[in-house]
Amino acid sequence: LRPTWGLDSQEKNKQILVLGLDGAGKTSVLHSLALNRVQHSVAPTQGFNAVCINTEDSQMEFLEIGGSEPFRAYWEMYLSRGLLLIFVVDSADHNRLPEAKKHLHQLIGTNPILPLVVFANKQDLEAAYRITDIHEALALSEVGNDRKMFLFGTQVTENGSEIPSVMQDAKDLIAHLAADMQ
Ligand code: G3D
Ligand code: MG
Repeated sequence: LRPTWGLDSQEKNKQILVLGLDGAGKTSVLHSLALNRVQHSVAPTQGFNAVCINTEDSQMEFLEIGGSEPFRAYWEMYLSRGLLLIFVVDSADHNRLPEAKKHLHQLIGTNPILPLVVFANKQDLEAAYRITDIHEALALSEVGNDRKMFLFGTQVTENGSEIPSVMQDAKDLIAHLAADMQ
């Protein structure tokens, strides 16, 4: 289970961590941000998924860590050295929002200044909570006054189509936050 390559690359570059419960859409969001095209994930992530995204003036290294139980032990280890945290939730999975909230607060509790970007994903689904409800369900008002926190409603729908402008905005913001933190 020891992800040695992950540790090696981390010593050189600080990573943007992409976390959240399994099935939230982490891989789909990450691949769509990388391609600027909607790209559904084809299979659940086994362990780790590293993605490099080049923008006009920077290179960003993202690391998704599988959300299933055995991998959650790694979350905190990587968190102490992360650049920023992207937390993805399935906005329509009402039953698991309390679990997502619990993990999010555990994660950010270990690092009081790590900027947080929350993706309230699957906004295309009829049952999806809108961002005000997600804000409430994840108790985002409690994430701390010293922390930068942003919340985006996202969706990864039609494969191959252009990413929604909100995802482009999120990508630009992430690039700025990452540059500020380096
Ligand atoms: P994960 O990396 O967080 O585990 P994935 O999540 O990216 O693997 O996505 C899990 C499932 O949710 C995938 O479906 C994926 O296509 C779907 N999904 C991701 N984002 C969205 C979204 O915004 N809207 C909808 N409707 N579905 C989404 P499968 O069928 O492969 O399990
Ligand atoms: Mg995944």
